[in-house]
Amino acid sequence: MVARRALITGVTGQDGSYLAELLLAQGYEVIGVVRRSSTLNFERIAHIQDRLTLVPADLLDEVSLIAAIRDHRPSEVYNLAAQSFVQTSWSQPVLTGETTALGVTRLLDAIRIVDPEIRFYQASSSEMFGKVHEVPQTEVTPFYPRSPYGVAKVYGHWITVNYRESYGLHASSGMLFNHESPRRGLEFVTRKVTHGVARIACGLDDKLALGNLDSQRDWGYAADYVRAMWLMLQQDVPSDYVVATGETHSVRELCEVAFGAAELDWQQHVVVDERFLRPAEVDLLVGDPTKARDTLGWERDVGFARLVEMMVEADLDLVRAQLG
Ligand code: NAP
Ligand code: G4F
Repeated sequence: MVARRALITGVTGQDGSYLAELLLAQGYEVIGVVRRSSTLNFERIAHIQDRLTLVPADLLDEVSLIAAIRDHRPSEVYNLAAQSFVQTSWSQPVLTGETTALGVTRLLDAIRIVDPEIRFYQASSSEMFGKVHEVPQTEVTPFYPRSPYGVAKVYGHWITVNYRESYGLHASSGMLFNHESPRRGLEFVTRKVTHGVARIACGLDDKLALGNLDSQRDWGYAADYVRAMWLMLQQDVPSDYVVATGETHSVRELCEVAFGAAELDWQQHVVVDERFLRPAEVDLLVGDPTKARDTLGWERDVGFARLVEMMVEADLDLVRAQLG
């Protein structure tokens, strides 16, 4: 049988690494787009690097995207690349818009020009719901983004819908709620907390400075969520889906569970630092994954407490290994 071929932008990121693993396990040939940098950052894909074809391209450069698709002719393209850190989107709003919004158009145009039969996945976000109009959020909840990142994702979402309707592309958008793992970037709150717990447990730090402890998120496990991405592209008809656990927890609860996993009392270590507060906050996110369950047959395996414990365990191993 001829191997199916998929191209992933953002393959060096958290989700890209899990999706690449999943597709390799299904027998796909996987093309990973990597952007040029002065040092290699292949940590998350080092264990599978020899099984991937890595190609240089950038969401800021349409010609490079056309070349990647023309040279490798994938049947599925997953657009996971983005400036994905919400806080940075206030200090770099134009870069965020160029990458996270217009980058989607560049990639869709590259597909339209080279081969409109290619199936396309767009990494949309629950940040689009922002100041939420209803609880829980579904595929028809109106958008009210609260950051330049959220605004850029709304653009990326609608341009995906528009290319589907204008050109008949098999383009789907996954409105994914927060998903985490031991591979999460250190600046996101879950990993910041679990890595902070590990450093405190090992005696390297005593305090962990955080921002808004009241905000609530619907946190799931990244390896579960990439399965939903793949399932979307296996459907006969493209569509948009909320992918979430249906449960929400505050940053304060996250601290309780994470410090508790290392037998520490979070109240003795967590301090609030105004530098981590945001100009506009998304107070509460909780998604309704009914459509993903009923149409895709998707369900999550890992719940909140297990996810946080898994991340604490991984960070304890990491910090202890670094200490030697
Ligand atoms: P991540 O770890 O921050 O990875 C982002 C990826 O994008 C990295 O591989 C990065 O490359 C790449 N990238 C950034 N700018 C680029 C450019 N100009 N050209 C090409 N590649 C570029 O993000 P993630 O958590 O895996 O998330 C994957 C996608 O899902 C993102 O679009 C994110 O916005 C979206 N999303 C994430 C969540 C979540 O909770 N994780 C929820 C909803 C939606 P470098 O390694 O070179 O920096
Ligand atoms: O972990 P966060 O930075 O994730 P955020 O802003 O929800 O965005 C993530 O999820 C989105 C999906 O909803 C993705 F689209 C996006 O790419 C990214 O992956 O912050 C979560 C919450 C916020 O309310 C933030 O204000 O935690 C609060 N928080 C409190 N203290 C903090 C901190 N966040 C960070 N990063 N650092 C803190 O010290």
